[in-house]
Amino acid sequence: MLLFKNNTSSPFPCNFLFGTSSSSYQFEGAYLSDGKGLNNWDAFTHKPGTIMDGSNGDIAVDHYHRYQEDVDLMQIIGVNTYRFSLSWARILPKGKFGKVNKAGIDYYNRLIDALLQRGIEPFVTITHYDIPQELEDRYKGWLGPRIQEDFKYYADICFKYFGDRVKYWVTFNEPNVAIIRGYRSGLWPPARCSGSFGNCSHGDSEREPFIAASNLILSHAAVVHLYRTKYQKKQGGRIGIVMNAIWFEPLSNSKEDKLAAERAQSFFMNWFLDPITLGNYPAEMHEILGPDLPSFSRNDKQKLQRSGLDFIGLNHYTSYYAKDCMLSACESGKGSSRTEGFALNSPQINGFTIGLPTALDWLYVNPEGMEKIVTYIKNRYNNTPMFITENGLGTIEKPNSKIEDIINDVERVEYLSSYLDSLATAIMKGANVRGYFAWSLLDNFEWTYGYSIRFGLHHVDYATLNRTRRFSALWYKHFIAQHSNKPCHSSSS
Ligand code: GBH
Repeated sequence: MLLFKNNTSSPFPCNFLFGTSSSSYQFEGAYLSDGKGLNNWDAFTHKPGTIMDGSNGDIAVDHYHRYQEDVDLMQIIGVNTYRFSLSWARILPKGKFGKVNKAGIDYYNRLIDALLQRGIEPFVTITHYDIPQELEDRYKGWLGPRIQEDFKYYADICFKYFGDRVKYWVTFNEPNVAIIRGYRSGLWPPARCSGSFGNCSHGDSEREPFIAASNLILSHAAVVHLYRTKYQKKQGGRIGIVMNAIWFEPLSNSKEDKLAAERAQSFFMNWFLDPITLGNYPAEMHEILGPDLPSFSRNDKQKLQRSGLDFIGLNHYTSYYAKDCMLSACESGKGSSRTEGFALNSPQINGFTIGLPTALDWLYVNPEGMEKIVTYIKNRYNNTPMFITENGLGTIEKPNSKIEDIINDVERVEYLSSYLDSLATAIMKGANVRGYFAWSLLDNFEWTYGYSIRFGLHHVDYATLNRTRRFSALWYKHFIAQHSNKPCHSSSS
């Protein structure tokens, strides 16, 4: 915490957004309250064996009822923005097949107004993994082209009701992760997979991820176009997408491993960002997948290029090594197959480890990855404005922990401060980053891990739902106070 001692020269530009992030399914609870419909995550978590601790988001942290208290906690930290997502099934319980749920609209209006009253900018994700179950049942969700129309209908309602006050819109949170987990490994809804990827057989891991992704990419483009033509002039907001962004570090200096790291990125993140910004999938994907990669019609390409995006959101937590599996044979593992670009990627390969291990098997601490991923995106996408829309550390609470141990999260403070330090370096070298969001304000429902993994700046006692401030919340408060005082119209830089 001795970082940036000299606070007169904070590297963060004026109007920089400092916030925390959340999502509807992980925070709200109230899964049947006031007319909400069931979504894919409600259906999935209610099936036995899907979530490690057998839990679900029925109650979660009850943000639906406690949002005022939570907004107070934000105000104490001093954030100037809050990223949250809208529950599609709370607004449209049956998608386009049913009516708008007025109580859902009212809830988000109350939340948005509570934020604005305290000077906190709402940063809104339209879809953070959860879609009405009705759409799964009717036409298999993202596998059906019809979802493009449904998503556009839903987004139109969001812009219409909330766009007078919401100036930052995100179409999707981490579509790369949602598609990989839902249609390749089958670990998340709709839990489809086949072959060596998981233990289900009712999907097609070789083809379905690419079909679902194409429908999602076209849905994004349709909604950006809608916003640009019908709302942006009047409402004056900006619209983008959020990707899960892993930094892939070549395992060796060989040309093969460097190309493998590039392919790993193309098959993970550029898979979505290239078509959205440039109108086409990365060349490596075309070469390797051939006809299994759905092609965009000329009309689609035009739509993609004309829509684009105003900013790229990155959820960055970790880095992996990448090793070539195209020219030299590889042990099997994530990335080693054709549909993943023959680029084995993992925090540990051949005894080399990318950083400090944590309670999560997928999260290793490698702060330099922040500067590297931001710089990579800057160079590939023409320095489009970026936001770090998530960054944080998950921990496990030992049974019978004392309150001192629960709140004294030194590990999390070290993680956050080292990643922010690395982000500052990228900014000083010219990256156009406009904001940073810590994941998360509170402990919450961590998907497959249930409540066993905690990411909060505040602890949640799941017996009482009481929130308790951790050391990291206090640290973040001081950090923000030190770095957000730069006036915008001074000519000195
Ligand atoms: C984010 O990604 C989510 O947006 C958020 O909801 C969540 O709570 C937060 O991070 C903390 O986990 O095996 O190819 O999928 C969560 C999902 C799971 C993304 C592990 C990266 C590893 C790469 N993460 N995943 S892959």
